[in-house]
Amino acid sequence: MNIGITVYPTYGGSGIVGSELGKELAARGHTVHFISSALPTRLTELNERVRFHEVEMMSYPLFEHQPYTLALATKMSTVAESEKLDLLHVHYAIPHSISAILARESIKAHQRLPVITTLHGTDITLVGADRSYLPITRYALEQSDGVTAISNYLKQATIEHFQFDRIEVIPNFVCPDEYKPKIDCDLRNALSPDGAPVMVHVSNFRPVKRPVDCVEILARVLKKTKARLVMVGDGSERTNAIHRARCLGVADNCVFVGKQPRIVDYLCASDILLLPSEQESFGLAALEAMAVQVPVIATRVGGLPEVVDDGETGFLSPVGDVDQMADNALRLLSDKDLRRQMGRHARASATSRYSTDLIIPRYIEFYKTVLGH
Ligand code: GMT
Repeated sequence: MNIGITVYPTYGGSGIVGSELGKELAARGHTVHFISSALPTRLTELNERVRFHEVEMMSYPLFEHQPYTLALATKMSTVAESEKLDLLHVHYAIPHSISAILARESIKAHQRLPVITTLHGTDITLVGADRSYLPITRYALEQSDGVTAISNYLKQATIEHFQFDRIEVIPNFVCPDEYKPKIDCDLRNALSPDGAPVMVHVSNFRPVKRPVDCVEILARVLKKTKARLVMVGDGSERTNAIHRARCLGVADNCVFVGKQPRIVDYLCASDILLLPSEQESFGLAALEAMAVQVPVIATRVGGLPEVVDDGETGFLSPVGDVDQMADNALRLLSDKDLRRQMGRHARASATSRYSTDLIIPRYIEFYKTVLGH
């Protein structure tokens, strides 16, 4: 198949999932055309089967705001015609689905171009449910030729917000060969020179990820044992987290390493993952940590209970309950056997339910169903 994929290139899990999906489809013989405002960050290698088409923005004094939705729609339709795309698969409903629907309609006299929308989370729970965006998001869902969501939770949330249930659940995935435990003593020593156990947090540091809670957890853990907190990523809450670490007197026990190209290395160099999110429709970071045998301390929200088995592959707590999350972290940090056992269960759970070999064929089947093959 010739597949057009659109993602947000720089921000968050939906871009990662869309990019990794494209690479996996190409590895299975399909040709994938990424149509986006910039090269997606996870798309490090382009080739005959993985191509990139940049959305060009026209600068015109009359436009106070650049009409990205229209520029994207234009690019989608021209690429669809020139590359004979079989379908467009967009990640995140607003505005990508609307652009794709416009592109489909603009060429429908001479080319069929089904639109598949994958919902990732805040496109439904925040953006879509904001009253001002509700009608256009409902239109995007109803007009898409196929809709997928990344968890049962997100499917239910979409039904509740939009009374729309024509949704296939296809979860996030992880490649077990790429995400496997490995010992990198150099990185671990660099992150924790005194050998203290490492807690890692990976996110885009938006308020919804509550990275400040990680610092609160660290401060509580340090009252009982040595520990190091490694904060991977960047975003608006980074400054608040650094400030809180200083206020709590734990700044010397944590390190903010910013955005990193190889998240897997940081996960492998860590003992537990902290994911104290306010909302998480799946929790890709949890899945990636589990795949490398790192147990997860997370919140019981959204799709996380579908991913993390409380007491088996990690521990779940109410949002903001930093005392309980610190207690759970301490249990794991002070008991190597428990940590290893949970880590082994975590990898088994991640690879038996969410490996690329299981999930990518489900997308391909879904494409075929929508195309009527
Ligand atoms: O909904 C979002 O916040 C956007 C999205 C993103 O692009 O960062 O994140 C979501 O998509 C990921 C990949 O499918 C999921 O693993 C995340 O759980 C989800 N984030 C939230 O729901 C907050």
